[in-house]
This record gives sequence, structure tokens and C-alpha cells, in this order.
Amino acid sequence: MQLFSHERMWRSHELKSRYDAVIIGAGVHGLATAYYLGKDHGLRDVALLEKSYLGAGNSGRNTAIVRANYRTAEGVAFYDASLKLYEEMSSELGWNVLLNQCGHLTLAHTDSAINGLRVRAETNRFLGVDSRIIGPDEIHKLVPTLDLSRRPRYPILAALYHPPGGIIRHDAVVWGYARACDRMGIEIHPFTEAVGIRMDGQSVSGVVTNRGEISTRVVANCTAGWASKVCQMVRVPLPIVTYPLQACVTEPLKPFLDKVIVSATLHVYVNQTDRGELVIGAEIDPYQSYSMKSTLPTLEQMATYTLELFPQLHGVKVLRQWAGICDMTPDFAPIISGVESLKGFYLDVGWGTYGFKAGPIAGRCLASLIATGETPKLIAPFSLSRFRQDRLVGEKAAAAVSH
Ligand code: PYC
Repeated sequence: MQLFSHERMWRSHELKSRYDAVIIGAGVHGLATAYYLGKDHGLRDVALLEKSYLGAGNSGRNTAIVRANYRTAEGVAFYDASLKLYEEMSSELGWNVLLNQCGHLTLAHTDSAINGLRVRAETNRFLGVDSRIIGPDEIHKLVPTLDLSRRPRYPILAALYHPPGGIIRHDAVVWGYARACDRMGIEIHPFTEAVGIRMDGQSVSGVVTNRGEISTRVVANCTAGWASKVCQMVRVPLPIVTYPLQACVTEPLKPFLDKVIVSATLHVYVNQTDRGELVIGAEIDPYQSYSMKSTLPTLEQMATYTLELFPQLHGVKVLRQWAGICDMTPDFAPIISGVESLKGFYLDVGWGTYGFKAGPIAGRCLASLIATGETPKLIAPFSLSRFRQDRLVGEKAAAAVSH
């Protein structure tokens, strides 16, 4: 009897000299785009290029939170569609991505925060997303470990409760998509860096990599952190600024918290994994950088604010701290579109701190745009041209922490 399977999740390939499509960035966005190109449109002569190992970028550096309780109608519809794809993912991929829809609470510590959350609750409910304002009694029932006294500098007054929000195993999502892509014959190339993009007049014609050159008529930039750098290769400027965002995990504790807790006022968000570790995230660093180093001031901030919410965690040890790199747009909404000046070049970038939640639907919509030439309704608001046309989609108020 065979007890263990040693089947590879994805195979290694020589890089071919030509593909129908090349995707730069094999995180959740690039993988989802390739997956849906193959699954929905039968396009499988696709190469996914990843400059490091799979999940080395923001797909493995986020705090694994999923939710749909955004601020704008465009954002709510989009992230809700993504959450629905996450709900089906384990059975669709035949691979457990350990989605835990434990519920998500965004705390309000001021009257103006309550007003902001009320607008979100109304928009969410209007669009069929389960989300409502609750007071301290209900918060206490849901999260008995939270300090609801008047002791903290900013006592908790209310919360936006979003029951379908929760957490997922982000590495399982990456591996599940990679395995599914591999099974369709889509090639995954880790440690393969795009160093240049070839153009033939107003069209893309190829990608130069550290492993050789590829000719192709379709290139999708699905990178996070390096979106502007990749776009510089084709002289397409992006309205993006890039900041590190740090997080940490503590030593494992007994079950203590079974909701995601977010406080924009305290610049912190906390959840407990099924291994018992607390995952704690901060606001973005105060300066632009491509550094993935974590810093002591941010760790001190995360610890201070977490103890405002959960003073009983005093003395708990931190095991790891890390940073991801966030490409922030002016309106905190993404850019998913083609580029008018360059045929065959596509963007799925500018995710700021929202990228992981959106991976499945962004990939599905981008695949549809690439395969059919038609822009799916869900991504129509997120074109690059919106910045020129003054059609911003203001999603800053839905940020987990005030950036
Ligand atoms: O928007 O939920 C969020 C989030 C959590 C961490 C970074 N962004």
C-alpha cells in the first residue's frame, strides 16, 4: 500500500523560445490568470515567470485575510466575487486551501469612525454582502477576550461585523493554483526573472529573461511591489508609489481569538491561525522603499497597539516578523486593464494592501479580457485610463489600517 504520494506539485521545464502568453509574476494573481486562461478559455501555451520561489512575494507575505466589506459599490461587487471564488476553491482545485470564514470585525473608537463604518455597512448590504454595525455587548459576545473597558486610550465604541470575512492559508492557495495550472500543461518557471520586454512598434513581441529570450504577443504584468519597474521596461508610467508593509507572528497560544480584529485607529489587525499563532499586521512604513527588512519601531508599534486591545497578551513572544512591498495607487483601487498605447500588454497591479483578497477574481477577469478582448463588467472601473479621465474609485476608507 502506498502511504505517501511523491507526486510533484508542478514540474520543471526548459524555457521555450515562444509562448502564446507570458505572465510576469507567479503569485496568486499571475497563477489565477493562468489558471483561468487554461480553464475558461482553453489557452494553455502559457509561461508563468517568477523571479524567486513561488509565494516569495506578497502572496506569502500577507496576513491571509479575506473579506468583501469594501467602501465603494465597485469594490464591494469585485471583492465579493473574489470571496465567492475562494469559497469554491477547495472543491474546484481538489486541494484544501483551509478557508476559515470566522468573521471579521473592524473596530470604531470614535464617532467619525462609526459614521464611516455605517456607510460601508449600508453599501455592503445594498449589494447583498453581510455586514452590519454592532455595539459593545455584541462585540463582547463575539470576542470575549477583547478589552471593552474604558481603560484604553481609545475605548471601543462599535464595530463593523462582516460574518463571511476570515482567513485562508495563503501558501495553500498558491500551491493549489500552481498544481492546477501544471495539470493543464501551463508552465511555471520559478527563478526566472523578466529583465526586459521587446516591442514591435505598438505591440509587445517578447520577454527577455535571465534564462533566455521568449517571443510572445501577450504579456501580463501581475507583479506586486515591482509593477512600476516592469512597466518601465515598456515606458508605461504608472501612478503608483511603493511602500513596505510589515507583519509578525507570535508563538502559538491556546485558542484565544476566533475572529479577525481590525482597528484603523490603532493601526493594527490581529487574527489567530489554526496553529495557534497570532498574526499581527501594521500600517505601511512611513517611507517609500523596496526593502523587505522588518524594523524594531514597527514591531514596538504592533505590540503596543495589540496590547491596547488584548492586554492579557503581555509577555507573549514574537516568533517572526517580515515585510511585503505594496504598490499604492492614488485611490487605493487596483489597475486591471490593457494599455491603449501597447497592444498585447496587460496590467493586474496597484493592489496596495488588498491584493491577496482579490487574486481569484482579478485573474478570472484578466484572463477573460486577454482571451476575448472584452472588458468584464467587474473590472471596467479599474482601467489605467481612469486616472486621466478623473474617474477614481476611492477605496481608502476600506483599508484595514489608516495608511
Ligand atoms: O485590507 O484587510 C485588509 C488588509 C489586511 C492587511 C492588509 N490589508
